[in-house]
Amino acid sequence: MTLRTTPPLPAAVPAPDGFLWGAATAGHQVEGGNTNASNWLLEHQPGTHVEEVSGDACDSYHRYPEDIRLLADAGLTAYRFSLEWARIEPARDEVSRVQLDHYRRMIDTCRDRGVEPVVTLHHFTVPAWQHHEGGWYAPDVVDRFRRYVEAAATILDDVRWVVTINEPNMMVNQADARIDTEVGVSWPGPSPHASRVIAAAHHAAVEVLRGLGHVRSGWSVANQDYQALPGAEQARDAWAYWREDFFLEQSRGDDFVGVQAYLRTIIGPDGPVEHPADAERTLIGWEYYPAALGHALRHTREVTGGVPMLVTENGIATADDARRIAYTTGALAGLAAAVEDGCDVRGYLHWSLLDNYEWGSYRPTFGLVAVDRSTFARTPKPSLAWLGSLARAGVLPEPERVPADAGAAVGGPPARR
Ligand code: GCO
Repeated sequence: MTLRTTPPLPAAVPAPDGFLWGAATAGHQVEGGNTNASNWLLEHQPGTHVEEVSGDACDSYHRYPEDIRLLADAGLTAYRFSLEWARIEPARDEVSRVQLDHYRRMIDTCRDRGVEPVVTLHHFTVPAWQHHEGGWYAPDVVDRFRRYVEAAATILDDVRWVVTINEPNMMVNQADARIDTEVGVSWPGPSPHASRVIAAAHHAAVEVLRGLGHVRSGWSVANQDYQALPGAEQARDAWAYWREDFFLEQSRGDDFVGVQAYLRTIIGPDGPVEHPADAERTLIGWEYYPAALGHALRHTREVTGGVPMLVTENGIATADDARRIAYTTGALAGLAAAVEDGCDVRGYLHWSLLDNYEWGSYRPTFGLVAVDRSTFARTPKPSLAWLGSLARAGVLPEPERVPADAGAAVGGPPARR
């Protein structure tokens, strides 16, 4: 009897030359013991809304060699991970050589395994001291961030892909949410002020990285695939501007833009509308909607004017790995169609390599690899070998074009996008 461990490949077309195939993680979500970071403070503050603390996370701070080996052995060629500012600059103006060396060893481990490191400099957390000074509202935060990037740049000499800031558009909501907790009002809309500050920090980081000569730099934007109900196109565009498009516009002069798409958001005349009650939901409550990736790539190309794109995140929180493969097949089929229609897509980094800390809970499992919460033992899921086999074969699923059709989703006529 033959045991088939890897699900079969879908009907396929060649991937673009040099296409990066990988998976992503973020420091606070996998390292463990990130005690000097803002999110650690938020997890431990009295009355916190956080369901469970990050604690030891996946202990990737120590187990990264195993993580990178698993990824490489499966056939993947790129690993996106993030540096923790809180470790590199534990106190204002104090740079830790030891922590820089730690991250340098991660880069070296990638290289030893033939894996392209994609390094994120900022993934949601700031050091505790910066948090106390106001986080992204501190008057000198752009300068502080630039100095941190200068310190990080000392270990990036041979790194080719650097994401300066992850999902600045989500972080603006987070930054406001912090103030929200302080003043006790409900979740506010995005803040143009904080958005401009974060954009300035990004541009400062790009300037530092340009000085290195060989680094391609960009930031990664959370794409929401905003779809308008018929007649709500203007409302959709107004809703999307400070939540997404402003951030894509900032990428216009960059080497690439990171596209992070999971779902769609349907907008009516008064803002987001509920998905139909019978829509399939993932473990995080999002609608199962693989076509979001192809739509996000097309929208990003339109707003940036054709800046090269790297899919820095896409994936699904599910306990059913067959569903993960189905979702990823659909997402990659949308990517393949976007490429066929002229989108310049340089790679696909799945979120996530590991089942990890989803900013408050370990319940939503996004990983290609399961992690035992008490032993930290890693168990690759079939989806890891499956994605690796696409990478080895250098193929994408057959292109599929799914029109952005908000009307049908909520029982009305199709909407134009
Ligand atoms: C984000 C982050 C990731 C998440 C992922 C799933 O989008 O919040 O970049 O850290 O874990 O997107 O929610």
